[in-house]
Amino acid sequence: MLGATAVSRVGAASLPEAVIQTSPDMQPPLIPTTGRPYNPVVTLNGWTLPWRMKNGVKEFHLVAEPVVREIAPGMKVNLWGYNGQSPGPTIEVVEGDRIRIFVTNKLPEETTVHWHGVLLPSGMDGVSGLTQPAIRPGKTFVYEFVLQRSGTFMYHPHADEMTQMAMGMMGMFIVHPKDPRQMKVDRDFVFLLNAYDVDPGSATPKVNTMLDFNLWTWNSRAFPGIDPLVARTGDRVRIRMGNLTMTSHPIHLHGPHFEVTGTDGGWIPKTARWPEVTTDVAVGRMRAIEFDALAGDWAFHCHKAHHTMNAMGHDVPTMIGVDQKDVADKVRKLIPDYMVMGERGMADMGEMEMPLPDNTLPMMTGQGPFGAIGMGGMFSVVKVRDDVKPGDYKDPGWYKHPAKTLAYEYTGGLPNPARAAGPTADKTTLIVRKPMGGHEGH
Ligand SMILES: [Cu+2]
Repeated sequence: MLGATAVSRVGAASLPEAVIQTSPDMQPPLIPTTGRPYNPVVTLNGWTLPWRMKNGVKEFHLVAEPVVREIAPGMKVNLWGYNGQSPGPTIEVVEGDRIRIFVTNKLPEETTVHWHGVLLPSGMDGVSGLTQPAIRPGKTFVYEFVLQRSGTFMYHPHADEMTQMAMGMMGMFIVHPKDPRQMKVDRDFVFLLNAYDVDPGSATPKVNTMLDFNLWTWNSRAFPGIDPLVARTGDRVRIRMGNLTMTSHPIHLHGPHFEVTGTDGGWIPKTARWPEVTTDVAVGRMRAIEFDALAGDWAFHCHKAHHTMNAMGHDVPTMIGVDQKDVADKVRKLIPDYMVMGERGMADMGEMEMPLPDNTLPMMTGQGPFGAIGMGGMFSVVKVRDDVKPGDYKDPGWYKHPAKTLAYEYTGGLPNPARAAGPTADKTTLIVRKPMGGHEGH
């Protein structure tokens, strides 16, 4: 006990370098050159925090600070984060490692870091007031513990959480198995589900929003700013996700079936897994999924349709089937640029060249090989090709479909379908059938 304390004090005598990264591009996996060997993850639009070894202890330096994050080309937002970015860098460690994390607070208010899901002594849990005094602006605290169980975890503040998470303070914390052959995959992706409420034309999130966020992001990026997940045909692929938004996200993968292999508490035994195409990642949870990659461009997205949209108002009436021509002609006499919206659905929004306020993303955006993709927000593409080299994560462009494997247009005759006889409604008559026999028995 005495020995461990002495080591801590020596370690705290000098700070490890605080590495800063400001590019929103995916950085290559950080291959460990010191400490135990492991198979590194890649962070979508992110990076892994380097460390130094000091007397057998892995030392990291996190700096909590205001940052500017590009959400997608055309929109930058003022956030709070760590080491130049929101989310903060991924921290990768190995079961059995003793780690020491220095946290310097360069925010205008106090903070702490909670290591979400990590088994550790209560006093290292980072809850302001409960397990430690808050870290005042300008101060540095040290967290030190030994990793006991491998899995997918997160970190975030436990001081003024509502503000600090609404501003983007969070990161992923990966504990690799001690034996690098355990749970080994060919590609291991990781990202956070997060959300912001940024009024069109502004650049700082509204921190009091409870549920009605308008920017649904992965690692503080919205499609088409989210990296594709690139793999080689037949690769075993893992995707790890953590949810620090205020709602759940049913994450859906097209193409191959996957299994959920990791939860908040570590790995699921093989015999307890089942095939899925969608897994709901609830608030405060982590999930790891695994699949064998099949060639193609596979959409990968949250299945709450509003979460694959960017900035939009939700107080808009449904206009499908409403003929707005007369009223539009009248309004145009007063407002020459007035546009009719939503009469045939909202897909036109994907192609509409509508002037937007500065620093605002279009509601649906992104061009595919066949036209507008019609999604923004929590959407990316799993791109699997036969000729991707190990360690290559570069976007390979769009998939070239083999002959006879692509949907095509039918150009023959189109006779009217025979319809069964029954009541019909025209534009002016609403037929209402009232229930018979009253409500006895209810
Ligand atoms: Cu969602």
